[in-house]
Amino acid sequence: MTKIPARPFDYTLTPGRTALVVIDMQRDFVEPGGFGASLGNDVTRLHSAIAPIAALLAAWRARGWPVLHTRECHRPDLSDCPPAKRERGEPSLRIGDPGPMGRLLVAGEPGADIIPALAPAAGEWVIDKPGKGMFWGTCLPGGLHERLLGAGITHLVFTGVTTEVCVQTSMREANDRGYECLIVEDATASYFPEFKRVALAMLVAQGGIIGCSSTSRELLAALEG
Ligand code: TIU
Repeated sequence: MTKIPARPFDYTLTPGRTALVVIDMQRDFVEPGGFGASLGNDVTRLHSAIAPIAALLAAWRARGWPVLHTRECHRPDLSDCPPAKRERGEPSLRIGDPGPMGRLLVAGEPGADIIPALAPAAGEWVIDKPGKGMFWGTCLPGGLHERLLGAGITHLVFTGVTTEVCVQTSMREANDRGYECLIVEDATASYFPEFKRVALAMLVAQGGIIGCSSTSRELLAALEG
């Protein structure tokens, strides 16, 4: 067991039982011309998370620990995309519309791919999800929770984008299922810096109501120490 300096209390990382979770580091959110940009967002705001996630991936891979990537995307026929999600607002392009990286947020299109800098390695889990949270509607045989339990995973370390949307939703879902959750502050990002700050504060308030938070520097130093 390794103690990671964290807020509001240190996190006890259990080797082999702790999965690194990388939420939605897809071209559709991080690159121009994708879903994130279609909503009017400045995608460069997410780039600060890439190097910290790469460093965490390297640490997990060097130790042979489990890694789980998620992708927010829909079936090509959009049967898993509720009209309430597709039709709301006035985006420049809607989910399923053709864009410069293929059809927006559709599985198998270039935009739905994870960015090359963080590409999954052989054997890592890649979970396609139609919603914000990683436990809902993933159509995994048996379900993600059951697969994690089966693999003996009790601890989840969260990274990815965006902090207050898919990362926060997934961490809340995980907390309700009994996982010990840590979010890595510099390995997550938002289009809205203020929302990132407040989301992190909400997650760790009230004595760690959803989990705790640390930085990649603190986490990697503790692993190497
Ligand atoms: N728009 C936004 O901030 N996020 C999403 O729609 N999905 C994720 O957070 N991945």
